[in-house]
Amino acid sequence: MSDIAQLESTILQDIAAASDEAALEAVRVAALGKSGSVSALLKTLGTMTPDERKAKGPAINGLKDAVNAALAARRDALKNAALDARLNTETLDVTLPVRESPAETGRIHPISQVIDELTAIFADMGFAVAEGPDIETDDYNFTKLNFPEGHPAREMHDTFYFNPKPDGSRLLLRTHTSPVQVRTMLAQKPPIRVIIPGRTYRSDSDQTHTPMFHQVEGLVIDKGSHLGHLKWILAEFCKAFFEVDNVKMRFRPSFFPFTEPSLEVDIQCRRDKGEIRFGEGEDWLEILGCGMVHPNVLRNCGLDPDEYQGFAWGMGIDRIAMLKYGMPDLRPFFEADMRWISHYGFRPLDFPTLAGGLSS
Ligand code: 2NL
Repeated sequence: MSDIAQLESTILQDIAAASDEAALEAVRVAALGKSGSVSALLKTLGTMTPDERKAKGPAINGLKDAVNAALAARRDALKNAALDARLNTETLDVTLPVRESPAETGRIHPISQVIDELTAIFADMGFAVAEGPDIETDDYNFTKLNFPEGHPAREMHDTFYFNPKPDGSRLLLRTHTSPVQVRTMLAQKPPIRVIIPGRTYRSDSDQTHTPMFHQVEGLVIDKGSHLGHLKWILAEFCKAFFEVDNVKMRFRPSFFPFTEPSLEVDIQCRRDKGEIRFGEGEDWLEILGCGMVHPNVLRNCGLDPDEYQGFAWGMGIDRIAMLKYGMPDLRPFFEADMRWISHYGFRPLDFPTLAGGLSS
């Protein structure tokens, strides 16, 4: 075999053996680089006589072309192999469900959802939202609200008390959100229109009672506020909240220490195989208590009952959430079970609005 044929065979073997593009580039430099073996042969052409060049030129140029062609072919082969390897490792299963964006994976608890719904409905009627502490004084939770010392309601509520302070007074976990109304009346002048959603506590625990639960109360104080206004507000609320065009309501006389007169409110419903539908049927369901604010409460909160009057109502948020969304048991509300919250929870970006729909 001639020297040229020998060199070609060696280079082509090296090209075939190059296992990646870096190794192939090293073979190219060794052959066709500045001081490569093929370049050295090409340089000898310049020093040859015309006859020598005629005799050896085609073989040397043929070597260069053969090496270039083999390099190009090997480069393509390596590129294809690298792509095949990537395609084999980076597999994509197009049958998998689309993953939710991080902003969509959380769920809004039904209590938070219902508080957002209530807030949207009452904000539309001009109500502000007021908040206050969960730990209250006996004075704000009972005394100012016309529950005198020793009043049976103080025991009836089964209050969680803290240990007495040196002066004998005891802090407690509020048993209703009413102390926030007291704080509102003491802090701002009428007209007052507020709702107070929040946590409340009573020592009570069974299928339908948890020691911590949620209430929303409403308070309106002005010079001429009367039960007619209250009935309209409650009817508007019930229609908007239960998302029905009409709902019959029934007002029954009742008793609360902080209102006089006091009423309990039932709404029309139909019970159908364990399901409840509102705004139709012949059945009644109690949903809230209300009344005209007792003159003693107004006085205790710095308002003159001869100048101002108002009404208030209170209802259980947990209960109306269960009714609206068909949840049979209260206890899982507060057990932080991911399966329950994924089933009953609400999508975070579907914020309830009156225009956009409360729960759709
Ligand atoms: C119920 C009944 C009610 C109120 C709450 C209230 C607050 C003040 C003055 C007068 Cl500061 N009243 N709140 C009035 C009537 C009923 O709640 O059954 N709640 C679950």
